[in-house]
Amino acid sequence: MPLLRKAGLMAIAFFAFTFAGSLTARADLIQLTNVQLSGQGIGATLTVLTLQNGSPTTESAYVSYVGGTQQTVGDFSPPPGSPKNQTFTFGQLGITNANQLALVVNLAEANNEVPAQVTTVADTGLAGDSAANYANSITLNVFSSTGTLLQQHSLAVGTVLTQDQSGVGGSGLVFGLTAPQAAALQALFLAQPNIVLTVGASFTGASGGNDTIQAVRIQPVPEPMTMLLFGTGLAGVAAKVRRRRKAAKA
Ligand SMILES: [Ca+2]
Ligand SMILES: [Ca+2]
Repeated sequence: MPLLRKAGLMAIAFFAFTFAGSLTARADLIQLTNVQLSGQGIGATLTVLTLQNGSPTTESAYVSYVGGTQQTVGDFSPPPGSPKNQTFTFGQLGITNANQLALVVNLAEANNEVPAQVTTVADTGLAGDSAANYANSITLNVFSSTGTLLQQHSLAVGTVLTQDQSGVGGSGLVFGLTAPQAAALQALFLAQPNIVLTVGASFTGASGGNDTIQAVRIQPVPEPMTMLLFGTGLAGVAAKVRRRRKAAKA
């Protein structure tokens, strides 16, 4: 292989890797687009947060398990418990690995806003969470059984959420953990099987009806990083095959 070409391929591989790395590093929660929510792709579901817009178009709320007591803070739609705002466990969802956990967001906006849309914002400084920001963008909060915060996994602030009625069975936007974050949560789960999870979220551009977030069990899906590396690998193999064919002809 000519040195220049080799250097070019290496540069492409480097940039592909770096770009993918920066994408996954940007947030712990990422949107999954290849999940089929209808049929067998999805298991148990629990509504874990129900937001209602506050003043005037921002809504921000979280479910707390600080000190081992469940409560809901902020712009939530009552009641502060099942079935609208609640803590949850892997056991309730039938989850045995953190890579099976996903959050499904469903937006309801006024005057038939089509498509319904909000933008995630930083935690608005809700009571009781000044140190932890339980409601940053969309945040998965992981507590010990006695109510000590152990982990947080968040979607990037500034993410525009556009309800996609046709994309995933008409059932909302699906978010899962990146592979490293799922591994971190799984390690914690294995060490402490009684962890309790909660969700907080802060949206702007919100109006109308309640916006809900459900915790669900899904089949784990390959994340973009894996797919990109897989694709890069395939391209490399194809190039090698072409070169061999060329060499055979000559
Ligand atoms: Ca709404
Ligand atoms: Ca809106």
